[in-house]
Amino acid sequence: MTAAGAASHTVHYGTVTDPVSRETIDTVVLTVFRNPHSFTGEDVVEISAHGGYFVAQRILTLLYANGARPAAPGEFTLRAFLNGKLDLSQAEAVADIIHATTERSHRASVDQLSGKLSRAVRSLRQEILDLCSLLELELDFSQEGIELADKNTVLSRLDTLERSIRLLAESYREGRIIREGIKVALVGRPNAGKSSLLNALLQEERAIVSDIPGTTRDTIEEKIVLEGIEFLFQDTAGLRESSDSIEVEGMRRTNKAIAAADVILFLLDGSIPLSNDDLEQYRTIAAQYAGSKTILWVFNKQDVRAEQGGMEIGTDPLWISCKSHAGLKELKETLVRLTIPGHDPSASSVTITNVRHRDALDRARHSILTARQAVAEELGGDFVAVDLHAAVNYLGEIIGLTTPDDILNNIFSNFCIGK
Ligand SMILES: Nc1nc2c(ncn2[C@@H]2O[C@H](COP(=O)(O)OP(=O)(O)OP(=O)(O)O)[C@@H](O)[C@H]2O)c(=O)[nH]1
Ligand SMILES: [Mg+2]
Repeated sequence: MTAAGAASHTVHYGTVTDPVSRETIDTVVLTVFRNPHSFTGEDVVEISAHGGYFVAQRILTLLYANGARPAAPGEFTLRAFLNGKLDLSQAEAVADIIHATTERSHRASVDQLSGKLSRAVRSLRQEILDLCSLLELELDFSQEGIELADKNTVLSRLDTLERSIRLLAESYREGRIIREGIKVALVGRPNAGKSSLLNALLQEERAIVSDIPGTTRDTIEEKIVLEGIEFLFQDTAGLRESSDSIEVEGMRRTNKAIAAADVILFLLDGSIPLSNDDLEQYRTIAAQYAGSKTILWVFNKQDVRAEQGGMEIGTDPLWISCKSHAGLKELKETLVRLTIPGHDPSASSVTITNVRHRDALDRARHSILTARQAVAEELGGDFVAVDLHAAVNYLGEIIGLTTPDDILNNIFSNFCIGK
């Protein structure tokens, strides 16, 4: 069959036939897109076969024999980018949509694909360019002593720009959570019930639970989604003195999980009075991470609760029971309250989820600050212009106007094949 000469957006039914043996390989449907009205902006024909590995391979082999070649990872999106159908941040959003695992990460990538971030970046870029033109115009007239831009006005425009760029860069703190989720390390002494808590949260018997202290040797990671955000719970080996080499390795992994976590859920066995060891462990972790991570202190085994008098545990600790599931709802609510960004995800503000964008914004912001200093010190318009042009270029990297080739290649090579 042939679709040569077919109009754009038309669908054609036919058969794929081996030209040598004249054997029918499959009945298929061809969809024709004419440039520029396709995803890549080029002429595109899509072949829909019945599926199955064998048939697809036969059709592909035939196409390769006739001059086609398989697409490289991300090649379709790269072509769409090169042909101006998408800018770079939108192209990156295509990969994010495919990898989205929660409602919020999906929404953030759809927003980015729709050009929400691009528009914000373009408008910041334009404001800097406008300021540049003004300063450059002034340079031209400087001999004649004409002042077009009053120093304070320029400073205040730079301050506004700096603030907008900073706010956008800061949204990454939230964006990273949306994209990557929140890592929660379940930590505590052997037998506290860490594995039981993982199982209770998952509602399945994922980790081995036993009354033998030191049951968990390796870290186990499982996800649950709360309020549209992924929480990655890591069950770890209980912390204690041990001479067993496997257990020691397990504890090394526990410490690694603690270092990588956003939240340390310190679980205590509430069926026995809190020991000095528990306090010691808690203090060690708190001393190291109190500023950088959320630390939650939770008592387990409420069903067989022992009196916990005379200890320094600060605010009301949470009590749960992995056996009766008491307190689990409150525990989840606490996790959500402490970690999920408060603001309404449907709000119109832009959230960046990509570390590359955050870095470019940081660089742009520093250039604006340097420019501001040059203005404040009256160093002269050309100094200011250099920094402002640098800021324009850094912002351009986000949308692909000034992105170095190696970075472009890296972005697209991380795409899936066929996208
Ligand atoms: N009564 C009661 N027993 C519990 C509760 N949670 C856990 N247990 C018991 O406590 C024991 C230890 O539980 P695990 O979940 O294996 O404890 P762990 O903290 O993972 O221990 P390690 O892997 O050895 O570090 C098991 O016998 C559980 O059945 C609870 O809420 N109530
Ligand atoms: Mg365990």
